[in-house]
Amino acid sequence: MSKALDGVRILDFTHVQSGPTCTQLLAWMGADVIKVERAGEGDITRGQLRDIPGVDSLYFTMLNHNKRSITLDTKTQKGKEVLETMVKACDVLVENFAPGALDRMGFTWERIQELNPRMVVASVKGFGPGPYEDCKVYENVAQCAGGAASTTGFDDGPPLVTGAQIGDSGTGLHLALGIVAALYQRNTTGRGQKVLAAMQDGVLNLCRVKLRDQQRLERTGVMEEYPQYPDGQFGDAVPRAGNASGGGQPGWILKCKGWETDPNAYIYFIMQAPVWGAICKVIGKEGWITDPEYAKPKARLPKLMAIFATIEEWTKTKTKFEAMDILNEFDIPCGPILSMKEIAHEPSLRATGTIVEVDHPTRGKYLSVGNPIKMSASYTEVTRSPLLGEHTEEVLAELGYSKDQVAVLRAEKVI
Ligand code: CAO
Repeated sequence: MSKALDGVRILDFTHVQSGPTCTQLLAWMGADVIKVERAGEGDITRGQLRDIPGVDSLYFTMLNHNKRSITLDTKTQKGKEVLETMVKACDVLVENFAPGALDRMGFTWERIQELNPRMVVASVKGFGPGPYEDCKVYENVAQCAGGAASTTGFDDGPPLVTGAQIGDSGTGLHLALGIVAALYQRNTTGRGQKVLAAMQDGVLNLCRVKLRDQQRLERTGVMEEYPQYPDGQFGDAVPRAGNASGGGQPGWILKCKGWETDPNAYIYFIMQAPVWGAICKVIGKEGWITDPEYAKPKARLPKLMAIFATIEEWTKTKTKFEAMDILNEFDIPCGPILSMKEIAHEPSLRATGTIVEVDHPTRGKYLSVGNPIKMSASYTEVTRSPLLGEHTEEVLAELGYSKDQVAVLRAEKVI
């Protein structure tokens, strides 16, 4: 079966997490992704958070599937020449160096256009143009600067970062879409373009409901679905909403049977208005169906926490999976709090390829997250990440380098 991005060749100059997630997605969709790394160390994540001495870390392997790896010192003259050859031969260059690093290497946008006017140059940076444009940025900085941390956590606690890597992997996703769109536009213009995804912007895009709430708060001074209503205080900025739902249907996390010893014996419960009657029946509160104090969503808003506490008395008598089964029968939206252990062993995720087992020559078998995007005519087969420089000779031969030329590059430590 063919793949969506067959024929697209990508010069992958990415490292750490944000850039590699982007190019991994493109590789899964069929692009030939050639990762350029420094000889010796390579992508710094190869050696970070190692669980097996001397073996590429899971951090690296899980972000670099389906790629090829070439080592190249792009600060040497000969290394720059190889990079120039690659720029001419590739459709896309993706990078997430600190601001200015590519320019300092001599590969400005103008120079790249001279070498290959069809090339798409895609970058992740921490910030877009503005006061912080020159800053180096990691995941949690982006979460803080993009509005996620100030709006996550509980009212009486400090700002919190989330476990979902919305700054890195989230921005990688944004960049991948920009690249595919630029390639599509190239079909009509014949020219490449620059694509920038700033991590602050990517996080803010994922937090857009909170900017919605900021404006609601400024207009009305209160947000009735927030836990601060009716007894707490609202300030002039969107507060932390605990586990309140970000949408129009109130929700909260409730304890389930076993919560005393299992940190994940909880369920997310949504008090969706159309199934209010069913909720009342399930928890044995039929009287609330017609009681004017409870019957309508507006009447329930001032006592959401008390209602959730009553529902919790019921959920505490069921395991999260028993509660799921019962609630789903009545179309009541809910979701179990799944641990990573439970997710890793979930057969349906294995069956769809969302969790995959990958074999690696030095690590052996490990689990990874496969392609979350399923396409009916572009099947994803997850293959292992490359060893450092595993494809250097192969790629150089494809670029027209003879064995003798490769030997010289190796002797001079360019590759
Ligand atoms: N050969 C020779 N030199 C190379 C090279 C190669 N193959 N690959 C990279 N380099 C050089 C770069 O040219 C740069 O050199 P100069 O600083 O002299 O110009 C140098 O390596 C280091 O690059 P860097 O500054 O990007 O790396 P860092 O570890 O200091 O910073 C990070 C890492 C992530 C903070 C920074 O790259 C960054 O802010 N990137 C943009 C935002 C981003 O993607 N953040 C998410 C990272 S995942 O949490």
